[in-house]
Amino acid sequence: VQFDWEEIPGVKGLWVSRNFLSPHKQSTLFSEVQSENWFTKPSNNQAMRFGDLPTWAIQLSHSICDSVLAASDDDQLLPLPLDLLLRQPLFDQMIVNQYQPGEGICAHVDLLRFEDGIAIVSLESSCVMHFTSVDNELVSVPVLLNPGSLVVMSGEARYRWKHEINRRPGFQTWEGRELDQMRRTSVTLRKLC
Ligand code: AKG
Repeated sequence: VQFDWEEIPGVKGLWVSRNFLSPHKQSTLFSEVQSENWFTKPSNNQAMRFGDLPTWAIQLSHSICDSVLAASDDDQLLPLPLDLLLRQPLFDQMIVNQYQPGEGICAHVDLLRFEDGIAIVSLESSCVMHFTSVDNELVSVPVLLNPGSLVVMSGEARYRWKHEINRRPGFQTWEGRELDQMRRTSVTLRKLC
């Protein structure tokens, strides 16, 4: 598989691979998430795991590692510094969010208890994630997260930019059109310091 990586202009260290998971792999991952039975009712919207991750999440980590390494075949533009890729394990903390239409997450920088190099895989509905500079709140960069996409935040993108998903009416606009919102599931992988 050829993984396409794009560094988001203006946000150094923010990378997106839009074809990270094929439709088939998206449905497999989604079934694996659902089979954990974390989201048995719509009011349950977040699950966290520390330490040993489920087998499917370890496999997902390996796929992330492979897709980042594949970027080094083409050029020297790597979504993660190579030394981060060598850490063991690559990730030991996971959050799975399942958002109903209209639900999102407030602007934040991830806690410093997590190392650099954070990965987010999106499933189901597309959404727009806004990145706002910590140094200049007027600078906001929208990024489309399609189902099957992988986002990697490192360096400035991880420490100097807040990220936010505002799914209230009017905020989920892409190329002049309001996105059709459905439920959205995301898997965020991080490494504790
Ligand atoms: C978090 O849980 O801290 C996130 O930023 C999740 C982002 C997402 O759902 O895509």
